[in-house]
Amino acid sequence: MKIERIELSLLEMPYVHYFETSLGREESRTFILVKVFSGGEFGYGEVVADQIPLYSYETTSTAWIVLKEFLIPTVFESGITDPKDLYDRVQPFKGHPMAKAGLELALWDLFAKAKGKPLWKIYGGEKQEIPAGVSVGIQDSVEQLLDRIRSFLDEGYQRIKIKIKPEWDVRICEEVRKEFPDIRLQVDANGAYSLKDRETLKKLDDFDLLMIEQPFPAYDLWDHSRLQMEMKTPLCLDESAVSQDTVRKALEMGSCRIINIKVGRVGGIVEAIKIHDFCQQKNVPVWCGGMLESGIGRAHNIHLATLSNFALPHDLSASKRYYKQDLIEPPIEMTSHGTIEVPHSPGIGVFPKEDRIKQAVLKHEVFSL
Ligand code: OSB
Ligand code: MG
Repeated sequence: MKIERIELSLLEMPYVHYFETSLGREESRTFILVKVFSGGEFGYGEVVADQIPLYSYETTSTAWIVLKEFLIPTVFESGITDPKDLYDRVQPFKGHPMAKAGLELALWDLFAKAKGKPLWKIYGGEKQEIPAGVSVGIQDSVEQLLDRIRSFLDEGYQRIKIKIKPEWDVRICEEVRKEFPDIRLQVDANGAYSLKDRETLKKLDDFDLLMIEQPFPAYDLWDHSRLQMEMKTPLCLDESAVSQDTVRKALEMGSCRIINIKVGRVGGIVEAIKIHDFCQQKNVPVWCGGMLESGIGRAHNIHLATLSNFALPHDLSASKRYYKQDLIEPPIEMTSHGTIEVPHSPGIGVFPKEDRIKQAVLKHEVFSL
């Protein structure tokens, strides 16, 4: 699998509805597509870094530079034949996991296509359908939030995640639970709190939540462990869970009882599967997080979520929940029983539409061997 050419495209796509978290509100998503070519075949990956460094320090600009100056030359110089080799080769470069993951994903798609197999078979996944969940942002009013939740439930989503932040937390959970007493519900703070808020956070134990995702900042494993000791609701780490080694420490410290796996945050599929396998050994369930990906990144997530320890509903929703027109055909859809079917065609198993990619492109660059 000699890589002959790599193309980067910077895209912008408007959301069907703004997405607001404790980090801020966004109306569209800017991200990078990586396309790798070998022997007449191609593979696609998505770099989930945002335009602004709010979720993590990476941005579309830093990822572009790191890909161009370090990661892409590494592929050409070392003659990568297997995506796992890329993982080893880029280890010496510190950080920039989203840039690394986007390139690794493109290689996995190509690698699986060359073998004529869907990615889930290459990863050793088992599930044929995965439970769909939806992440609902902070809204302008409680009524609007309840309306949005109601319409997602009507569509069949198996669980609802709501974003919380100080002043949009206990009261909101109360209102949601009053309206929907029996649904599977969880909350995500994107690191908006500190241990000073422990009394507020402890009140969330009253709402039978599946979990509380990332109450404290990414670096703060210790304070997560202090809070988990005092709460019955499981904490789940997203931003903090950057590698298998960090996850081991988090579990040893008791910082959480559930792990959210995002390929971009951990630097690729190899690391994501290490975390999955480690958590399985420790009897800790994982689920697949999302970064509002296009159908390309989302298809990659679906294949990963077929592994056996992905045991809770995911942030994996239908294409139309995010974008009016997705980049792939057919779009990702949800079955009537709230699941997403795993594609069976080779590689990511979905078909990117080049004309739609062109429509959304802001910048494009080609690199050759
Ligand atoms: O914290 O899980 C998060 C989106 C962007 C950045 C961070 C997060 C999210 C989501 C959306 O919650 C999940 C999805 O893609 O559906
Ligand atoms: Mg999260």
